[in-house]
Amino acid sequence: MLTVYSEEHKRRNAKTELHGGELVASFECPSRIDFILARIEEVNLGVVEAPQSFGLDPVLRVHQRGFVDFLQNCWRDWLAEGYGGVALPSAWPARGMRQDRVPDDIRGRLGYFAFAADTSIEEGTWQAVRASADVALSAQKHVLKGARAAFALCRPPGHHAASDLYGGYCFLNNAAIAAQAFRDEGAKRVAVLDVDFHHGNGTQEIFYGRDDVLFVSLHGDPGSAFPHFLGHADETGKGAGEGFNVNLPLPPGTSFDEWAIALEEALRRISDFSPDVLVVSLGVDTFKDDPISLFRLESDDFKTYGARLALLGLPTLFVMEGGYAVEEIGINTVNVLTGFDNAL
Ligand code: Q9C
Ligand code: ZN
Repeated sequence: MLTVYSEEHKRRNAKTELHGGELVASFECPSRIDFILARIEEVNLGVVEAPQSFGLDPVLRVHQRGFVDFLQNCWRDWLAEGYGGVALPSAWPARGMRQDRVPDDIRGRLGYFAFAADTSIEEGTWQAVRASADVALSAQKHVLKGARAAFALCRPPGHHAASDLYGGYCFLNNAAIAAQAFRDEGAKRVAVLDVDFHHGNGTQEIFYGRDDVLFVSLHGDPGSAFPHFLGHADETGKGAGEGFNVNLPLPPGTSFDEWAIALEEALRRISDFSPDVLVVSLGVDTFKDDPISLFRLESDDFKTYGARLALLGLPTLFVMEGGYAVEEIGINTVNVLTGFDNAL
């Protein structure tokens, strides 16, 4: 399987993250990618190539212009205030407050466009974010042109980013951008399967009113897991999108046996939809030793479900999302991909 990867990801090196009431080293760190690339080479997964540049047009198909402008200019605007630290939100347009005015003040804009306080914006963040979307689009082109599968080694991740919201380490929704590109380039129906531990609230929001993109997610129940405010089973889509959003929340401590039962339900829903192409939001934070997640998958389980995904028989784009057990992230991620390849 071919991998697309950009060195630009290194420009995203968050100094800190608010976690458990402390500012700690960010879990979403550059070395995650080093371990994945090393494992790709170790098992000879296939060619690794740099992305092409697609500009912002495909990004603006799923994200609002004002939001993209904010991301692009945020660090400059923050520096202009003379602050020493990283750009973080600290006030939000919460219940009863105005959401119809986007503030000019950068502190107001941060709160307006962020849904969580875990994700800093710093020097280089935008450059890495833009490259990550190009990685997804470049891999998408390979599948569009007939490859059975391709791997977009995206960083930063994307599935928490909504049309005009960032957070959960995500800024632009790489999987959604790629799914929309498939639609714009001829696919009639696209399925997105999100296997990251966390609910893909951004992807859900982007496609919630649509019947041409099916979103199916297995994740930690929002009653006990980030993003806390979306991802329940009764979120099934709205309007034309009714029935085209499938959430399969699972409790803390879920083992592979239980997870695999939910996966069968997810795959049934995808098969019934008969999509032209599958986008997999591939987070491996379902691993038992993940430092911020609550499931119990073992490294071999990733190979097992990778092989199962291949049996859908669909052209498949894998898009990297989460995974924070850094030492094992290469083995777990590449196990999915080799499991898939070996089943063909
Ligand atoms: N410091 C992905 O897996 N963190 N994002 C909550 C803890 C949110 C995870 C606060 C975790 C987001 C792509
Ligand atoms: Zn995650």
